[in-house]
Amino acid sequence: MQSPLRHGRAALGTTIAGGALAALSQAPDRASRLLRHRYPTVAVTGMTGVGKTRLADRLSRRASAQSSADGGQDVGSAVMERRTRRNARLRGYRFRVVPGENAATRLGALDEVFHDEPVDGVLHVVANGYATPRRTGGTSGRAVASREEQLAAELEDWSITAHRIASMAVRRERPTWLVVAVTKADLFAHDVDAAVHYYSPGSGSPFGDKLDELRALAGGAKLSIDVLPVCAQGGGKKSGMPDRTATDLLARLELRLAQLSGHV
Ligand SMILES: Nc1nc2c(ncn2[C@@H]2O[C@H](COP(=O)(O)OP(=O)(O)OP(=O)(O)O)[C@@H](O)[C@H]2O)c(=O)[nH]1
Ligand SMILES: [Mg+2]
Repeated sequence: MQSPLRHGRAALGTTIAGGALAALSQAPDRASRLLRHRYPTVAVTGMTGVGKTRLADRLSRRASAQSSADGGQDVGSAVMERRTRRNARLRGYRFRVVPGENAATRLGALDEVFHDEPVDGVLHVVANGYATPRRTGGTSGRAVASREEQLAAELEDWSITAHRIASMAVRRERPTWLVVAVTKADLFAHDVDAAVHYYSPGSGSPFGDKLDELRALAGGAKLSIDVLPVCAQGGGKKSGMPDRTATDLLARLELRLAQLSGHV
């Protein structure tokens, strides 16, 4: 009766080896869970020229390389930008800024943040029709677009992103959060409430309708939606928004991100 014993030992050996391997392969998993907990990933999305790079730079306390005063040099981002925000308590965010539609790498970046390495939350940036018009690759000269055209382009861009968010949200157990950041508030300082209303669920606006659709697709409990005005640049004497107001708006957005990430 040798063979059953040998068979048994072999089986035991396999089990132990299997267990050790499983433990080994779980270790990086645990590390990545801890990292995700302390440094959740955040996709920063939105059409070209709305101010994603500028806002991500502000949120990660990074000095912006670009200046609006450099006239004509203001071209969009060509690749996905990665920014990390750290605070003193070893918590923060890993921002993934998806370039706008004028970048050839956009589709790959969308795949990465919504499919390959799905993010914990989404910061979708809109600018109430004040996106900086940008030339399509290969052409020169200043691009022009009316506010209505920019709002329509923004809506089209949002449809694409919303579908990506919905399919990511339904694929997983834990809830996903979405913050719609209505930026460049300094350019419509007296109309901020109306702009926030336009971008809110249940408002009956074209954008609001799309948000309602997204919530229905993803399931209400699986997706939280906030709409917050912000100003990533401006202030100063010429600006329609006092420095203090701009700082307050940014602080409110930061507080909400911290709450959604369980940092506070
Ligand atoms: N007035 C004002 N201008 C802003 C604000 N935020 C960004 N801008 C300007 O808007 C323009 C576009 O900002 P970016 O951050 O480069 O836009 P983006 O969304 O990263 O664009 P892509 O990289 O092409 O996708 C720049 O000229 C910024 O200086 C803001 O809060 N107020
Ligand atoms: Mg950019």
